[in-house]
Amino acid sequence: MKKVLTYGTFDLLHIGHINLLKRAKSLGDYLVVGISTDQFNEEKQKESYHSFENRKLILESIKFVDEVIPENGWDQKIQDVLNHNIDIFVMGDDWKGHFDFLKDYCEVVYLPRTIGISTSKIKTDLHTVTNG
Ligand code: C2G
Repeated sequence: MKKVLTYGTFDLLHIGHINLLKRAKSLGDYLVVGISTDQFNEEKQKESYHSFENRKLILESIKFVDEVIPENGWDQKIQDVLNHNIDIFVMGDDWKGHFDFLKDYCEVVYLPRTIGISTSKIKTDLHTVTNG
């Protein structure tokens, strides 16, 4: 069984997230997703609309996702790859190069981001609509 791993905040789930998860799953048989905790989001200077618990529940409801684990910080990836016997690590290419150190432990794949959509764009667009 080929196991795939990816990480993210996955707030205000949108087609960019779904495209990434779908493509990541297509590279193997089992997809593990590390979802950023609210505390780690603060470290990433990100404020989620949905709580960790709700973002986790939403991810677990997606057919491409087999397992969701908490992402508490930047330096758990090697241990996660080893603990979960990961074969392929996948991230959107906005992260290209950032996780090449994982190449000693598994295959590293950066997939093209979906253009024109992001959680921050959704927030901005909604703010504009609401406030005219
Ligand atoms: N993504 C994408 N296309 C978009 C938006 C996001 O392919 N239009 C991808 C990102 O590249 C990432 C995943 O969807 O691989 C999740 O995106 P975020 O929730 O924004 O995750 P991020 O804050 O980048 O966290 O340790 C890694 C970090 O936790 C990544």
